[in-house]
Amino acid sequence: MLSRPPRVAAIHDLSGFGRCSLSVILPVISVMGMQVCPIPTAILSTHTGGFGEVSQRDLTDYMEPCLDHYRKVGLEFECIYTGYLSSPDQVAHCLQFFDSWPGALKVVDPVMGDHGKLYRAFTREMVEGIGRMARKAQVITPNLTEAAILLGEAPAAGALSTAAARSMLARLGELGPEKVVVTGVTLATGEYVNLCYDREHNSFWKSVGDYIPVHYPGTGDIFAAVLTASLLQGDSLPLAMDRAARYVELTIKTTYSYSTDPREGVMLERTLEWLTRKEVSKRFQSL
Ligand code: PXL
Repeated sequence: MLSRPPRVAAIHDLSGFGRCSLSVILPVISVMGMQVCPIPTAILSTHTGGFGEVSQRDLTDYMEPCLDHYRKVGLEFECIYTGYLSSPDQVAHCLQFFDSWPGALKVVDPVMGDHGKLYRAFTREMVEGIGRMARKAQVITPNLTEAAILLGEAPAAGALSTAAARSMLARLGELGPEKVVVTGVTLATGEYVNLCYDREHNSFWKSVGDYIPVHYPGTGDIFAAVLTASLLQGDSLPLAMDRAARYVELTIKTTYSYSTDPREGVMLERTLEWLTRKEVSKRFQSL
C-alpha cells in the first residue's frame, strides 16, 4: 500500500490565460488528493482558441533532461498523463516517460482538435505521433473529432446510433487501450453524452448530460484530469467518467450563469470544492 498520495506526472502545456491545460489540471488533481508534477511542453500566454497572436516558448529541449533528473533521483510515479504537445519530437519523450515507469497508469488525452477541425499548428506528423502514443496508452480520452482522427476517418456529421457508437468505441479499443472514453457525443436518441468502453469486461456505458449551448476551452482537460484522478482513487471506469461529466457540467452551468466571455474558460474556482465530496453518482447507464 502507498504511504503517500498517488503521484501523477502531467505532460501538458501551461497557458497563462484562458483556463486550460496545466492551469486547470493542477488544481483539479490536487483537490482530489493526489500529487501532480507538471512537465510543461510549452508556455503560452493564452490558449490558441481566439486571443489572436499567442506569445509562446516551446519546451521540447526541457523534457529529456527533466526525465533524466527524475530517473536519477529515483522518483516514482503511479500515473503518466499526457495532453497538449507542441512539437513532433515530444512524442518520443512522452514514450520515454512511459518506458521509464512501466508500472504507471498511462493516460493519453490525444489533444488535437475539436468541432471537426484540427487545432492550429497540428501537422500530419503530430497526428501520427499522437496516434502512436494512444496505441501505448491504457486509457484514452478523445473528443468525437479526435476519435475520428485516431481512426483515420472523417468526423461524424450527425448524431450517432447506439450501434455506431459501440463500434467506434470497440475500434478505438482495438488500437491498444483497455479503457476508452469519448466525450461530446450526440446520440440518435437526441441525448448529449459521454461514452466509455472497458475492453477487459467488454462493457459499454453512457453518461447523459444537459446540452448547454456554449463552448468553453479547457473543459476536455478538466474532464480528463478528473477521470484520471478518479481512476487512481479506485473508481470503476463508468463511475470515473460520470464523476468527470458531472463536474464539467456543474462548472459549465456555473460559468454560463455569469455570462462571461467563453474564451476565458470555466470558473472552476467556484466549483473545485465539489470534487472533495467524492459523491457516488448514479447517472451512468449501459450503452
Ligand atoms: O484545451 C486544449 C488546449 C490545450 N492547450 C492549448 C490549447 C488548447 C485548445 O485550444 O490551445 C494551448
